[in-house]
Amino acid sequence: MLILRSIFLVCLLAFLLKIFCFSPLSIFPEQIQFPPPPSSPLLLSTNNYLQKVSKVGEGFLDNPEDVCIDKEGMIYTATRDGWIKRVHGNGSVEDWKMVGGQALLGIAMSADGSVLVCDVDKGLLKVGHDSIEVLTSLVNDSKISFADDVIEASDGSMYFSDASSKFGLHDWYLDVLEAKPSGRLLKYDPLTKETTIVLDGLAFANGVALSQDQDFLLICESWKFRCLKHWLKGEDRGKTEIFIENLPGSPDNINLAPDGSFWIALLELRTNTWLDFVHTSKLAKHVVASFPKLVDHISGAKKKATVVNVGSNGEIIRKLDDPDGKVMSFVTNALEFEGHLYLGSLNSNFIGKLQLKQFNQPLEEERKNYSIRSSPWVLQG
Ligand SMILES: [Ca+2]
Ligand SMILES: [Ca+2]
Repeated sequence: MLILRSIFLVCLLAFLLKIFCFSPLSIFPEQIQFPPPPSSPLLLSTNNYLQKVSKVGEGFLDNPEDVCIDKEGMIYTATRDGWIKRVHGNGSVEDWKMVGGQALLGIAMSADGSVLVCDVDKGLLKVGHDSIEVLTSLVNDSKISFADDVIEASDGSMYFSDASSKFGLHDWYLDVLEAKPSGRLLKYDPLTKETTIVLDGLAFANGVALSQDQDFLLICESWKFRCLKHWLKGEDRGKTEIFIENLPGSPDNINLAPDGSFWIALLELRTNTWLDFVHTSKLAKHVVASFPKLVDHISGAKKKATVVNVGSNGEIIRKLDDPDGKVMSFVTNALEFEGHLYLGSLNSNFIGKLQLKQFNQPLEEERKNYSIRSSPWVLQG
């Protein structure tokens, strides 16, 4: 009995030593408690609208995380095999430019017709017909280690996110576990070629979008389930406020819609109570960090897909789901163009294309049943 107990104690000691000595987290990760997920009827109810997508480029697009479209309707996306691919009007997929690596994320059109690309390894790139240029890979002499999404303003400035200054693409979950915000919103000025920090201390800085008048910019903080609004013009210029918080999932990419509202792709990191538990325990954080296979149990990203349409005032207008990931899961991007929504995903080999007209009527009916007051989650009395 004594021998068994000794063996057990030695094993326990070895286990704890492995966790605390070799955990990639700092010794004291933050414990956090989030409010319960929102419970309005719109957000509690699910639908299967995202199961109605048609599949663009199926079989030729390896996890297309982000999508952008030029004025002529040519679709561009960056895939895990290092290509910038484009999809022509007839649906054919062209291997357009080989950038290389496995870490191309957000992309955006530049006014001159080239494509801006966030490369986790190299920084912010500009990809044209004849060239691939690294615009910036440093800020304040330190490496930009997790370029995630980009948008170009009409004055040529490029705003882009650096998701985490501590952890890389394959360790993204460590940023969530450590819970010490280190993401940044950066600005690249093409005239001076300077990169500056606009905001720092962001909780996994992800999608960026400009408002219709370009008077403010939105940036998603994935593991705080919220998006911030940073004023670029007017009397509040330079100020930052919360645009929307307590979202029902982790916001990934965000895009301006033609009517001035925004589409936000939400990753499933909330309804699994494991994450809530893990966030309350430093030991649990070290255990998960030491055994990354556990991450799949606390993340449901590959099990469903959700996108929300949010007005420019921060009110949720509509929500589209694939509740069990039957057709699409891990949707990271939703871009509206000429009456269709184009959906990128880190768990598909196609871009989802959804006609929006078919949903307008039922959604309008649905909206009559509730209204959004000061808080998006308040029910009509
Ligand atoms: Ca984007
Ligand atoms: Ca992203």
